Amino acid sequence: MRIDIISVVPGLLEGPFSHSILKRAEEKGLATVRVHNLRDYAGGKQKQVDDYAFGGGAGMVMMIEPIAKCIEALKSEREYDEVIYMTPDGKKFDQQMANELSLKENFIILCGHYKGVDERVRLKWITKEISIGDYVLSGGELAAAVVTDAIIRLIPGVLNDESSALTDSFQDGLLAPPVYTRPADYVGMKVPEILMSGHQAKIDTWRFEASVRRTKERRPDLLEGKEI
Ligand code: 6GU
Repeated sequence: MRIDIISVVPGLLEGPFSHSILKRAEEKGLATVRVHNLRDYAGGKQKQVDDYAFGGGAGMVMMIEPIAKCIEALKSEREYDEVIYMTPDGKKFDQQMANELSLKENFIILCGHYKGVDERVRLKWITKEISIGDYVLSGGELAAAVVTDAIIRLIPGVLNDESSALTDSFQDGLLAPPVYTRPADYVGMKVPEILMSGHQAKIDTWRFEASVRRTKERRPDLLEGKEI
């Protein structure tokens, strides 16, 4: 998988991809993330990437030309499955979307800034618009990092214990059950006996029931219209 991220603040994306799981995915050749500075595609001495909105009002708009140059340069190098625009008015990101995107080969992620991009960018190139939730961030970069992390960890071979992504919260529509490790007794706080019984079928049942209980308590919305 290859992900090309277009940003006016590329520095914001330097950290997340050079650590832990994402770094390992790069090293294993399973995922490549490249961050492109939109300003490198801007014309003139000013390297201008934004301008005043037609019709007036507060806030700047990202110009179409630098984005056009950047996207077309990328597209001349390879085929892309999706050109994603990160924006608070996009479709809300969830595990199902992460699962779907993890099956794609290449995509571009354009990070919105200021008042957003010229509408014609959306009409001409964007195939998917994603928001990570109902709150406003200063730019799409942190949201792009969230989406990229959620996708890359699903690529087979990225996680050491492959089955662990399958038992994540949300992967089966339920929250994950509580987990414990040593010591079995911490100042009188005991680990549930069943987990140390070695009886795998009983443990699986306990975990499933704990998942359902936790989901009912914390996220009843996830169970709506579901038979359990
Ligand atoms: Cl994708 N961008 C911005 N700027 N704010 C957001 C967001 C995206 N998703 C939630 N809030």
